[in-house]
Amino acid sequence: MPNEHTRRDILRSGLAVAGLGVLGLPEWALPVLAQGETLVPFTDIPDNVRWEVPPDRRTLDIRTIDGPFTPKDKFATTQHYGHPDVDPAAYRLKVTGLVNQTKAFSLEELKKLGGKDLVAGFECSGNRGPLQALCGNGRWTGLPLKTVLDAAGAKANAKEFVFFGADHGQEEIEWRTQKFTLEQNFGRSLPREKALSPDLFLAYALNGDPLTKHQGAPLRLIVPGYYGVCNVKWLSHIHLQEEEYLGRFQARWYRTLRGEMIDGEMMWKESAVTHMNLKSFIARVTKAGSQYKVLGVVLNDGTPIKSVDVKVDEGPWQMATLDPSTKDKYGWKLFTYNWTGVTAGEHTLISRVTDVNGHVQKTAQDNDTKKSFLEEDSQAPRKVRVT
Ligand SMILES: Nc1nc2c(c(=O)[nH]1)N[C@H]1C(S)=C(S)[C@@H](COP(=O)(O)O)O[C@H]1N2
Ligand SMILES: [Mo]
Repeated sequence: MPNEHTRRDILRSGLAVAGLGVLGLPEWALPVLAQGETLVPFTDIPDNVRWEVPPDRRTLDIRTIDGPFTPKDKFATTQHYGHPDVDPAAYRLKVTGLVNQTKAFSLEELKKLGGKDLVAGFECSGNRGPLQALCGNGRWTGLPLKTVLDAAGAKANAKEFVFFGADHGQEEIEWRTQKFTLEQNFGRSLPREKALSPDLFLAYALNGDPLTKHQGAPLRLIVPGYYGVCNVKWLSHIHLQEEEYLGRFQARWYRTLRGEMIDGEMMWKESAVTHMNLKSFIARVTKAGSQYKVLGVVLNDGTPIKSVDVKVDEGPWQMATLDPSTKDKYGWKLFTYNWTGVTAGEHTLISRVTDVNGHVQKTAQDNDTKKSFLEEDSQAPRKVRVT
C-alpha cells in the first residue's frame, strides 16, 4: 500500500533515519552541514538576491535551516512602516471600545500574567519560490490573548477586534473621486470568535530571549496557523467594535484574487489573507560521500500532516520522512528524503504534502486562475546540478 503511510510509520522511519549523531546528539541538533557534507547547488536561485535590505528587512536563506527553531538573528522580518521605537518602561497595551472596562497593561503586568510557551511557525503571505525566504519557526513566550480580553470584558455586540501596532505612516485613502492623506497605524482585525479562541497568543519572547525590535518588541500578536500579516508587531492597542474594520492592510493590501468555476460560470473572488494554506517546499539538497539528502519544510493551519512525498524528474512520488522533532501543532514541520540512484546533471525536485483530511498540496495548474501572488501554495519545483 504505497500511498497508505500512517503517521506512526512516518514517525518510526523518521526516528530510524534520524538516529543519533556524534556525542549522542540527535542528528537534528547538528549544524547545517555535518562534517563531510556539501550543498548540492540550486541552479534556480537568481544571482542578484538581496538577502538583507537594511535597516529593516531580512530574509531566511532556507539552505541554512539547522533545526526546528529559527534563531532570532536569522528569523525573516518584514513590515510596512519601518521599526517604531517603543520604550518598554512607558509601554502600555490599551484595550478600548466595546468593553466593560477600558484597560492599559504595562509590560510588567503582562509578564506576570505570562510565562506560557507556544511553538508557531509562519510565512509571509508573499513567500514563494524558489527562495521561500520569508518564513521562520519559533518558540514564543507570553500569555493567551484571551487573558487580557477577559480582563477588559468584551460586550455582547463586540463583533470585530482590531489590533494596532505602534508603527504608523501616511496613507493615501481613495474614496470615489476623492483622495485623503491621513496618518494611520498598522492594523489588522479578527472576528470575535477567532479573537477569543484559546490558541491566540501575545508574545514578549522568542526562543527564550526578549523580542528584538525586528520581531515587534515589546509585544506582538501571534495568530497560530495564520499568515505572517496577522501577527501584529509592536502591538499597542486592541479596539473592540461592532462594524467590520476595512483598513488598508486588512481590506486592500492583503487580498487574494482568484477565479472559480461555479455552475459552469467563472466567478472572480477576492478573499482576505487569513489561515495558511497547506504547503511544502524543498529547502536544500546535501551530499555526504555518495549519499544525497533532501530537506524541506511544511507549513499549514495546524491540521495534522499525513505524509510528504518527493519526486525527482519524471520519476514516481516517493515517501519522505517527517522530522520527529517538529511535531507541535502550529510549528513548521521539517522533512527529509534520501535521494538514491543520483546521476550527474541537472535535476528537478518537487515535494507535495497531504494532511490527515486527505487534502493534497495544490499543483501549479490548480492555481492557474489565481491572479495575485499572495498565498502561493503550489507544489514548487527546485532545480539542482549534480557534478
Ligand atoms: N505592526 C506591524 N505588524 C506587522 C507588520 C507591519 O508592517 N506592522 N507586517 C506584517 C507582515 S506582512 C508580516 S509577514 C509579519 C512579519 O513578521 P516578522 O518580521 O517577525 O517575520 O509581520 C506582520 N506584522
Ligand atoms: Mo507579510
